[in-house]
Amino acid sequence: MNKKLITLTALAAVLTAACSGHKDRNAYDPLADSGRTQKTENLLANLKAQGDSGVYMFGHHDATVYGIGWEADYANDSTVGARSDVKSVCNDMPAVLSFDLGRIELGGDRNLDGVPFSRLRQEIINQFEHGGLTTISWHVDNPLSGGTAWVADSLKDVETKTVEAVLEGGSQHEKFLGWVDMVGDFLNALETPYGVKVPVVFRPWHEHSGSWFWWGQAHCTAEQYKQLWRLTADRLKAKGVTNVLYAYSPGTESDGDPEKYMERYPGDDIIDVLGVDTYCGAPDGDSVKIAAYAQKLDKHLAMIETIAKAHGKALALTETGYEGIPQKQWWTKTLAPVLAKHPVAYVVVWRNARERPSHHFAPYPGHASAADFVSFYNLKETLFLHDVNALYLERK
Ligand code: BMA
Repeated sequence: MNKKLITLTALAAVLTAACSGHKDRNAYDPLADSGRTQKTENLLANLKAQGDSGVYMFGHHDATVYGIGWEADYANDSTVGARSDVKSVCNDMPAVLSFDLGRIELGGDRNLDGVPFSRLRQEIINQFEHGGLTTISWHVDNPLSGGTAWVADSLKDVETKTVEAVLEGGSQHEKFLGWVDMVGDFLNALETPYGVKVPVVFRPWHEHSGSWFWWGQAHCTAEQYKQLWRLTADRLKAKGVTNVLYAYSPGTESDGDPEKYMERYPGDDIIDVLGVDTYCGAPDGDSVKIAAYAQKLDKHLAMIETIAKAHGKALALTETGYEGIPQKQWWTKTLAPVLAKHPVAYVVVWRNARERPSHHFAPYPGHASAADFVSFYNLKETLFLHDVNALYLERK
């Protein structure tokens, strides 16, 4: 190479670096040795430490997109992050938002609960910019039957073969990889205007210890379930996704037996957060059933706490709630006393369905449990959005 060419090549390299913005981006958003962004690793370290320090973040599914009696104006960007039933009750946003990507795999504009994916993206970035966290689930349709994530009795034979069909060598493998790629595109698009990737907790294949989803216990072997996870994580990695932590969230079918809880665990190299999904099943407000929920929750969190410590993972109550919240003081008398006993990083309650008002898990103005929720908000253990500001900073 002659001298002139070398000089030109060097100049081109300098100009490319200066104009592409890559230099700046790396300064804001470097990759850690793990291949994930440093902020994603910081988040994991902070989730673990937060649990240990006796505080936990409160989360609510679909909190900012609709609630009882209202729905955000998706066409108006100024309404992003502006309203939630929780905020209307305690004047603060949940520290954790939870959203679902169900139906993204079909290439449509809206998820299974009618919320535009473009809006979810804005909400997640906005939540990050305010210091909060988002966790994402995926009620993915059945690629083999064409049905929903939920098993239909009429399709039982097909449902039982779905996991096998999406794994390598299966009839739906290629189609399924395309579906995971669409999730990857969404995760990759979670980026601030400054090019910072927004770390999120991704929680696919949840409640697999039950059999109501096509990836559930009765529909695949333990090995197949683990392969499903590995396939998902590997594919997302190959897509360049660097901003996710993965949460494992069975139901309570293990009944507190650690071996059963871990029977389908995909591995320490994949999972970052250990959790459980469990609901207070006392529609009649029966105090005996409410007490049984508290006991069950306590038992499971105690079990998972031990496993999380042994495996170096964060602990979370990945889904819970009491539909309709018939117990006025459920927040401070049932939920908080159990959570106070375990190092949970966060708790997420399910959605306040605007299209089915009885299907709500957080209070709204005028709700019988609203006053108690304010007391819950005021507990020193609970963190809401105003309380979190260092989730993505390196721990010193
Ligand atoms: C379920 C219900 C459904 C909803 C789904 C995904 O628990 O709330 O109505 O479609 O979660 O959000």
